Formats: sequence, C-alpha cells, structure tokens
Amino acid sequence: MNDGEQRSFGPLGRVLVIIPTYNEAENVVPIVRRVRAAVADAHVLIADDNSPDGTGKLADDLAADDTCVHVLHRKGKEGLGAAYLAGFRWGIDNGYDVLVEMDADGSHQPEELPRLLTALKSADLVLGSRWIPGGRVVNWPRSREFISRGGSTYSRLMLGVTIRDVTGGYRAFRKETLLGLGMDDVASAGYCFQVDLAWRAVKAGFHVVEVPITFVERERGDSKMSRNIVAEALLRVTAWGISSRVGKITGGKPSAAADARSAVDGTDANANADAEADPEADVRPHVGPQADGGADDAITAEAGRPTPS
Ligand SMILES: Nc1nc2c(ncn2[C@@H]2O[C@H](COP(=O)(O)OP(=O)(O)O)[C@@H](O)[C@H]2O)c(=O)[nH]1
Ligand SMILES: [Mg+2]
Repeated sequence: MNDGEQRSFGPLGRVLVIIPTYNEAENVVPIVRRVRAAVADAHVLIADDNSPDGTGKLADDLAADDTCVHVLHRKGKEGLGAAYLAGFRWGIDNGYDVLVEMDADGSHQPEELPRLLTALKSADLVLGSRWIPGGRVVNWPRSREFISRGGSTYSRLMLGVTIRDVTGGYRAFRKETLLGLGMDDVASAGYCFQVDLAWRAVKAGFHVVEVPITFVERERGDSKMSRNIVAEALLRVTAWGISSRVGKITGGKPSAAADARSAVDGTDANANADAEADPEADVRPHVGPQADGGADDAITAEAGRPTPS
C-alpha cells in the first residue's frame, strides 16, 4: 500500500538532523547554528569521520555548549553512506522518530526544513528535490548539473521510479521507514547510497513525496565528489536495473524490503511488489499535487513505470 491519501500517519515526534562531515571546519559551526535557529525543537548529530582539519573538535565544542547537539566520532573516512547508516542507528537507538539527512556545506538550507517536515506529516519519506517545479540550483557549474540531472534520469529509467531527484541528499525519514528498508544490507558508500534508499522505499511501498528545494553550491571547503563515486553509482544502478528486469521476466520473489515493510506496519507492501512483477497489474505511477496543506508544492512518487525525462 503506497497511496498516502488513504493512509493515516502518526505524529512526527522527535527530530534528529544528521550532518555527515569530512573536513568541514569552515562549515560545521554555521550549519549547526542555522539548523537550531530554523527548527528549535530539532536536535543535531554530527557524524564526523575523524576529519584531519579538526571538524570533530569544533563539533565537540558545539555539543558542550548545547545539549541538543551530539557528535558521533567515527574512526576514519568510510563514505557518506556509512556515516548516515551509523547516524540513523544512533538516532533510532536514542529515541528519535524522524531522521533528517543534511549536508554540512550549506547546500541544503536549514530554513527549508520546516517545509520538509510539514510534508512528512502525510508521508513516509520526503525528498528535497531540485528537479521538480519550484526546485532549483544556485551557483552550480554546468558539469555538475549535467551529472546530477543525468544521474537522476538514468536511475529513474533503469529502476522504473517516478522520482525526479533520486540522487539528492536533503531528506526526512520516519523511523519506521528506515526500519522497513533493510538498512543492514545497504552497501552503497557514495552518492548511490541516496538512490539505493529511495529505490528501497518505493519498492517497499512507502509513500514518498518530493518537495522543491533551492540547492546552493558550497562557498567554503572542498567537495568530496570524485570519479570513483560517480562510477560506483553508475555500476550499481545499472546492476540493480538489470537484476530487477530479469526478476520481472522470471517472476522473481518480491523484495526483502517489501517483506520488511509488511512486518513493520502490517500493511501489504507486497501488493505493490507483485504489481511490479506483473505488467498488467493496475498500479499506476502517481505524479501529482499532494493534498497536504503545508506542502502543496509537493509531488508524490510511487513505484511504477518510468516517466519520460
Ligand atoms: N562522515 C563523512 N562525511 C562525508 C564523507 N564524504 C562526504 N561527506 C560529507 O557529506 C556531505 C556532502 O559532501 P560534499 O563534498 O558536499 O558533496 P557534493 O555536495 O556532492 O559536492 C558534506 O557534509 C561532506 O562533509 C565521508 O566519507 N564521511
Ligand atoms: Mg556539497
């Protein structure tokens, strides 16, 4: 069941904004201050991979001054995906109900977080989106825009999802959504981590909503984007796309994630997974305005046939 309009969603509860950092000494203090100012109730977890530039120490200073700021020190650079998975586990173990992904470099504006959280009141997962009406990027070189748009389009077509911005990293998850995704076998390290989680959410029948954001390119510090990260994403997305098509042809078993979601909330997520395997089944991709008042610019994205780019 992935039709959000027919579901009732529980209250949001406690919010944790997870900010992964690697060499973000110039950015960590301003971003945490902006989050705390934008959403006073939200707590922050900085997941630092032992940054050589001392980001971890600055994070400790922030935590010493503010009991709503926490730091997860990790032993070394293991990629964005691993840092988020550790942050999600920490957040769930410490009683948070909503887990937000946000970059440290100011690309994801904390001032837009209230809109994401409003949309999450009637969704399982909210994706900040650059590529739906109202979304945009500021100060991005054409080469980056090309990689990002191309990556989203390729992933959408390969995986058969309607999400417009499937590589974006400004997201709000309900705890139950993460628990239903099968986090334990997520291996993606770099940016395909984002594609991986979004695809798992759609396959598992969760109600996924895109909300437009303005993505602002970093002004300080260096991007960790590399050729390896792009290559990992390309290879993995291609492999997932092929194996899901082979699964459909051979009538493969519904995904483990779908089973997991059924186990979490008792809904029949496999109804959707079955429909994916049956091209005649009447599960149509739904892309349209979301009925929710506070996020009337949101777009829902469900599993189904790919839309033309
Ligand atoms: N903990 C941790 N954070 C990382 C790692 N790689 C990137 N990040 C953080 O992830 C966020 C996005 O990375 P960024 O370099 O801005 O990527 P870009 O926006 O695609 O250029 C930033 O907050 C980075 O500091 C990593 O290996 N470990
Ligand atoms: Mg960045």
